Amino acid sequence: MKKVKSAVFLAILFIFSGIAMAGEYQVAKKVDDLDVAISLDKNPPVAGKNMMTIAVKDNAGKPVTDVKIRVDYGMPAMPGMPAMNYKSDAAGSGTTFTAPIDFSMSGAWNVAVKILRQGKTSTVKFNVDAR
Ligand SMILES: [Cu+2]
Repeated sequence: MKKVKSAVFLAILFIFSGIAMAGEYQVAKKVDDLDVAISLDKNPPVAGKNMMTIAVKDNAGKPVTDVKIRVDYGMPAMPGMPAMNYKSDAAGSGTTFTAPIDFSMSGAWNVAVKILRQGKTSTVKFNVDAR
């Protein structure tokens, strides 16, 4: 009886960890006076097309909508490959912005989400390992 119970428990554990892995790749950061939530639709992010979604809130949790967002992403030079740098302007208005991100190869990418608001730029930086 104990063996059956632990087998069921393990099966449930596998199901839940599978769901967790299939979720979005998420980054949440505070920068200046903004709360920025970023997600990529692929987890892990992949070489090729990924869709980034960006939401910006103020300290009070209120959506900040008067922003322009640009995503810079790149990979430093490596043996046999010059440095690569790309830009993607986020589309949308209101509470959610989306930007297509095309990682041209697998490996470590530097990502900078630049949020322009009232003449000031706030930048969220993070790294992504594209598979
Ligand atoms: Cu490379």
